[in-house]
Amino acid sequence: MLDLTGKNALITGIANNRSIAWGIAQQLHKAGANIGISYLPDERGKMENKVAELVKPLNPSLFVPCNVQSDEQIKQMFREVADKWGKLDILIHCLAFANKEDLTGSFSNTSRAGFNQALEISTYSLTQLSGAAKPLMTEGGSIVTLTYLGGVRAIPNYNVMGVAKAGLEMSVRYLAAELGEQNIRVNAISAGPIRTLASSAVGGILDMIHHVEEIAPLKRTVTQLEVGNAAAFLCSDLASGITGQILYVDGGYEIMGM
Ligand code: NAD
Ligand code: 0WE
Repeated sequence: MLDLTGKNALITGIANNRSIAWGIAQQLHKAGANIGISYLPDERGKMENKVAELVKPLNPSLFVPCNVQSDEQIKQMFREVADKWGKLDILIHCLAFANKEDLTGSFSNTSRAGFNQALEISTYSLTQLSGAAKPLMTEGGSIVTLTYLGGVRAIPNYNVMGVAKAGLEMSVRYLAAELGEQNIRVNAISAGPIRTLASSAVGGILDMIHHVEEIAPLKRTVTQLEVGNAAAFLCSDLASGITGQILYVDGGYEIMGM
């Protein structure tokens, strides 16, 4: 049985009720995990209030700000994990960012600053958070991140995010190779396109979703809760032999050639 009772799970990347991280948080909670939430702080505290209200039903025992561009905020977040929980079992990395203008038009126009920012937030953050989590995962652990097919194939307009996801998927393998001896498993879920805050800001996302509904073996896209179920599995002892893998939760789209 899938059982996460007694496990402390820190979940990043919830912005609203459409976030993939929200689907994951709900399923980890359902499986009995003790939940901690981080949110991206803004000046007026709007995000803090919104996310706090949303996650109330999960009774989070930890609720912390974390902008992954700040070493200080990351340090502070894991200090709180150490103080309040003592040990960490599960880390969910569910965030990405690129400039909107870098997600359209010519990839060869990507600026140095845009490229660096996309890879700092979307790729380096996994390594950084994993390094900070490592000393707290004293009884082993499971780290799960979110990726997309655009990191493996050239998908129109995904551009610099594709490069970031390719780096993220390779980071999963290097982290898994290093952390395995501490019984920390590191895996990624490659989700099919889902309407979220991030994806809705992308032109033509609905056409992409309709294309997947036509081609994918299951003839539909996936939901945040289906991704959440796969994450709960990867975080559970049912997946004790699985590390360094990219698990496709995409209705089967990835296998198709025509
Ligand atoms: P979302 O907008 O709900 O989530 C993105 C999150 O990233 C937000 O919570 C935002 O606050 C956070 N974030 C951005 N910059 C940050 C920073 N500097 N520090 C901390 N947090 C920051 O969108 P989503 O679609 O749920 O995206 C979550 C993950 O899923 C991303 O890695 C994305 O690439 C991946 N993914 C999405 C889809 C899709 O179609 N929606 C498909 C496959 C993979
Ligand atoms: O990873 C993602 C979304 C990533 C993302 C989206 C935005 C839009 C708003 C990162 N940064 C930003 N920055 C913004 O300002 N997905 C897998 C969803 C997605 O994004 C695409 C897609 C799909 C699918 C972009 C182009 C083409 C397809």
